[in-house]
Amino acid sequence: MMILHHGWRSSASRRVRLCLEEKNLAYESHVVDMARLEHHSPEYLKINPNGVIPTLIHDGRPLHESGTICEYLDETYPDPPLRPESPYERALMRNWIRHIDGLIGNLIIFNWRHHLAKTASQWSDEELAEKLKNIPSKERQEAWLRAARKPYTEEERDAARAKLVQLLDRIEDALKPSGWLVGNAYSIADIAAVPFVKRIDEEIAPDQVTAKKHPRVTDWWNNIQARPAFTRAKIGPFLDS
Ligand SMILES: N[C@@H](CCC(=O)N[C@@H](CS)C(=O)NCC(=O)O)C(=O)O
Repeated sequence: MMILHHGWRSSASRRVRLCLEEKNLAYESHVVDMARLEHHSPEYLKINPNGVIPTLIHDGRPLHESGTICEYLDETYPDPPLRPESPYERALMRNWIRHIDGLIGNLIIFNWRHHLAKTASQWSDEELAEKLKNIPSKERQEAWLRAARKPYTEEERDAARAKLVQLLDRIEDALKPSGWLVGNAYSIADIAAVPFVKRIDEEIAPDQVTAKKHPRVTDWWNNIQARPAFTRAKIGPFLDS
């Protein structure tokens, strides 16, 4: 039995759900309430030392890092395959995951503002200091501090948006040969990009996911949204309507 500790709107969790659904794997869903900082609790830190979601528990053993989890699932349940055959293309796939992971800070700028800043801004200085103490990484401590006290500026959001549009440019170029990021088929590289493109298309720079600006990305995105696994993975809107 598999248990997935995740969040419906979390990009990294979405990757793992996409992978599980492509493979038709059943799992028990444990939603982590980030507004209540459940992911920084001592119990959760035992299964994910980075204090982030998702975490997959398989046969009683925890695994963190969404890209690693997707590769693990593909190795454990190879059918249908979500990795290219050749070692070179697998290496390219991992580089995509790494590159996209490196852009997460640009999504966070939009996440905190919309999602958790309201809660965080109500904490007293003492409460805030207490909460920051439980966060394992400096980078995430800073993100929570920003959410609570120093909202991101227009300039910072513009810079983050520009970085995410550069990601679309890079994807556009990579899609030229086959319509997929690596090799000839949908793979974990595409899955890694999906939650980012979802956010860009929905709210961050919707004018960029268009036939005029990024035609190959737009086709790729339409093809992915038409996959039954995409619907089952429940990649819904990030923002409250
Ligand atoms: N590289 C990690 C990133 C995980 C991550 O940043 N998760 C976010 C949600 S998408 C999170 O837990 N944020 C909570 C926080 O930073 O406090 C992965 O891919 O699993």
